[in-house]
Amino acid sequence: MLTQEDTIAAIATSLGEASIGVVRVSGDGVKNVASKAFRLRNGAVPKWHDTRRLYYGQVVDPFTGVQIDECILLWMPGPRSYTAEDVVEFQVHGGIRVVQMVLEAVLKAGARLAEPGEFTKRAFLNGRIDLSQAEAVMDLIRAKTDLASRSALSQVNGRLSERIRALRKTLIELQAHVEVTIDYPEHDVESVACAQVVDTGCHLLTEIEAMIENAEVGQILREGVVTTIVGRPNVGKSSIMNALLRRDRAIVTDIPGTTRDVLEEYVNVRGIPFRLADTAGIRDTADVVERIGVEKSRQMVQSAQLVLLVLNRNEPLTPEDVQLMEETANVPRIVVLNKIDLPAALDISDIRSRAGESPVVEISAKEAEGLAALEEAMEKLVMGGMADRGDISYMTNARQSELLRAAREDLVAAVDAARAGATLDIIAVQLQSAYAALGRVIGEEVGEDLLDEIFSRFCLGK
Ligand SMILES: Nc1nc2c(ncn2[C@@H]2O[C@H](COP(=O)(O)OP(=O)(O)OP(=O)(O)O)[C@@H](O)[C@H]2O)c(=O)[nH]1
Ligand SMILES: [Mg+2]
Repeated sequence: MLTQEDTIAAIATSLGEASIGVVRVSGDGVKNVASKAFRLRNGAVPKWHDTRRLYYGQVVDPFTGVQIDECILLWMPGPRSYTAEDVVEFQVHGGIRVVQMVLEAVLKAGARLAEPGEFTKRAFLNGRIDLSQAEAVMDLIRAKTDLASRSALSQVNGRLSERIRALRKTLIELQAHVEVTIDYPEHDVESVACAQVVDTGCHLLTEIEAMIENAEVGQILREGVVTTIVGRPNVGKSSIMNALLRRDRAIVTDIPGTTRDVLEEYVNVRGIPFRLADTAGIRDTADVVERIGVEKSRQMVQSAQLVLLVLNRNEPLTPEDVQLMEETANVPRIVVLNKIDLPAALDISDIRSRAGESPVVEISAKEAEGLAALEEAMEKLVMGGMADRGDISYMTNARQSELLRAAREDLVAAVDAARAGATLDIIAVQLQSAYAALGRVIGEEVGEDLLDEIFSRFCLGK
């Protein structure tokens, strides 16, 4: 049984050779643990002042007293620390073995190994941050672009929490108004209250709606836009992947059927992460391995959020090209005419009319020409499909948007009831339910199971 009274420890930096490594320890017993595993240069134990300090000394084995490494010890007494508990961080040489030995010394001195996310969980349980801020910490660590990390950071700083709290404040005032009116059942007072519920309710719904739509932005910033590059063999799909990545990741040859398996890489296009998949060129083939690759390519098209359909502008349109145009017609798509450094054999106006709504861009992957136009089209297609594209100061996740939807449902019911002139106690119950759903976004009244699930997705030492 894990308890919050335990003093927990973990390696906070990633395992690998680095200039420093950090072992973090948190809990009531931190002074005790550190007094056994750390010595100042003169052999004494630090005085543990009640303000933050930095000590230089040695990590020692608590049983034998043998030195393990030199160390800078950061002392952060609670509540002014990450977890709001007493915290020390051992900064030592970043060798894989050294850092592990320091952790072992700390465990020997009485700490227990932290669970993934347990430091952040404590920060939440101790009320230093709310649940939406805690979730954003991991988003920040995993962010793949500047835009994603800025968005996660402002959520760590409480942007989503502020919005939720403001909604809850309005909601509780409305509810108080309704509840007072229940006690004075004169008809006109009641209808004034109903009008207020409709008015304020609609205003709240607009806000909540915007936050639900933000979940799409959140998902994209968090996971990246799932993008598949498709086309016939040899049209230059792998070359386009390499051009967007600005490095030679995929094998490029003039032999049709070079790419046989799906190759995935993240690429940062104007701040938006795209999860690019280069696929095997689609054609009928007798080669067993290639056929499996072609099958995979078709599946990737089905699961893509964006398709880059590549045609070779240097060759006339083939029946396969036409078929691919039709197969991808219902997916958000950009038609990419590649090899514009060679003479044109395709009629662009014909392609445009076949492409329908899809943008058509002309590039040369080989000469890195037209890449900016392709990137602009990619950004536009993703951002243009988002309602609230201006606000990336938070990113709603699936858990949060589910709760927002529940709150929306309650509010719609309350507004409908108020319009229909229903009795106020029914309306009060619906408002209460919306209030509770919004509370769970920031972690009020959420169960232990859910917390465990959320924090188990964190990395060790965070
Ligand atoms: N001239 C010219 N050649 C290109 C261009 N892009 C790609 N190529 C050439 O076209 C050939 C095929 O390129 P790849 O990128 O391997 O094509 P692919 O679509 O991935 O082919 P498969 O993996 O076989 O399906 C190579 O010889 C490339 O150098 C371009 O913009 N201009
Ligand atoms: Mg290829």
